[in-house]
Formats: sequence, structure tokens, C-alpha cells
Amino acid sequence: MTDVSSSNGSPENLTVNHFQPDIGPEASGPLAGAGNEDPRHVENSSFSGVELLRIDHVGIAVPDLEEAIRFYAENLGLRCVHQETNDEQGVREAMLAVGDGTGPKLQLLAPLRPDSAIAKFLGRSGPGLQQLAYTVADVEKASDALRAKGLRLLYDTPRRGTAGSRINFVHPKDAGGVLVELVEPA
Ligand code: V0V
Repeated sequence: MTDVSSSNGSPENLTVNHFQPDIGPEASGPLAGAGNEDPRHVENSSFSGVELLRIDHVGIAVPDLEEAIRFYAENLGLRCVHQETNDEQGVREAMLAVGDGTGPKLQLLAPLRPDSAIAKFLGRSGPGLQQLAYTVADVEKASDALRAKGLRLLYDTPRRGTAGSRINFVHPKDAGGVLVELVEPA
């Protein structure tokens, strides 16, 4: 299978869009009503294998990490609980705790290099929400289950994420315009 990440693939050739915003009773595909009268009803069994456990973090692209950490501390009272550099991903990042810190975190992502995913995002969209990450127990199993549904995963095999986690991503064009990250904690 081809790796479709920006560093190794050809994103400009990625034209398939599996996202199906119409989930009315007559809709087909993975978000369809599956014969149930209530279009919001989706059989849990159709998601066996993906098994998202919770929202892990929300990633925000920022041009300057220190400035952003200061902004969130001074204005929203969020505290930085972790920082690291991920050279492979081309980012410096900070994890911010919300409230008692047991829930989803805010991840600030600053670019290390001009050709990184975050630098490209900032150049195209400016600072803002870049990704939504879900915790999974087994990133390979979740990735395989999503591939089986026809969604494109960016990496053939998981890569290293925050704090030794293992990560993969669903291409935003297959996920309703949202870059979805899968995180298997260390
Ligand atoms: C691009 N697009 C996005 C997007 N990035 N849409 C929503 N959210 C995003 N973050 C859209 C873009 O506007 C285009 O839409 C289309 O996708 C194709 O764009 P592209 O030119 O191929 O974009 P690239 O070259 O910037 O690549 C996009 C991908 C790249 C998603 C392939 O950003 C990538 O490889 N991301 C995964 C790695 C990553 O994000 N690392 C940084 C975080 P139109 O114009 O065609 O409509 S590292 C991390 O999260 C860690 C370490 C962790 O959590 O542990």
C-alpha cells in the first residue's frame, strides 16, 4: 500500500472523498441508516475494529510555541504539562491540561522547518485547529479497520508520536475535512 503522507506521497493526486454528509434514510455507505428509521442510528457493529476510546487531544498550529503557551496560560489558565521536539514530524509541541487534566488535552504545534506539515498548514490557513486526535488501544488494528472501510491512512505503519505514543492519521479529504489522528499511548 502506498504511503500517502505529504513527505512520501502525492497529495495532489488524492481525489477520492469517502465522507458522506448525507445520512438520511436513503443514504448509502458507512454513515447510512442501515435500515433503521432514525437516520442518526448507526449500528455499533459496523464500527467493530476501529474502537475509538476517547478524544485524546485537539491540535492547534501556532507559529511560535512559547508565545502560544503564554497566551493560553494568561488568558485561559491552561498549564503546560509536557513539551518535546518530534524531528520526524517537523514539530515542536506542547501539551496543555484543561481543568483537572484527566480529559482531552490541547496540543500546540509549531513548525521546525518550512517543509513540515505544520508550516504548510500555517502558510495555507494561518494559526488554528489542525487536527483532532482519538485514543485507541491498538493503532494498527484501528488503522486496518478504517482502511477496510476505504479511508486512506497516511502511513503504512504507525510512527512515533507524543511521549512515545504510536500514531497514524486519516487523510482530511476522507474525514470530512478534518485531519484525524489515531493515538495509541505508550
Ligand atoms: C491539508 N488539508 C487539510 C489539512 N491539511 N484539511 C484539514 N486539516 C488539515 N490539517 C487539505 C488542504 O487544504 C487541501 O485541500 C488538501 O487537504 C490537500 O492538501 P495538501 O496540499 O496535500 O496538504 P499538505 O501537503 O499540507 O498535506 C496534508 C497532510 C499533511 C494531511 C497529508 O498535513 C500530513 O501529512 N499530516 C500528518 C502529519 C502531521 O500533521 N504532523 C504534524 C502534527 P484542498 O485545497 O485540496 O481542498 S505531529 C503530531 O500530531 C504528533 C507528534 C502527535 O500528536 O503525537
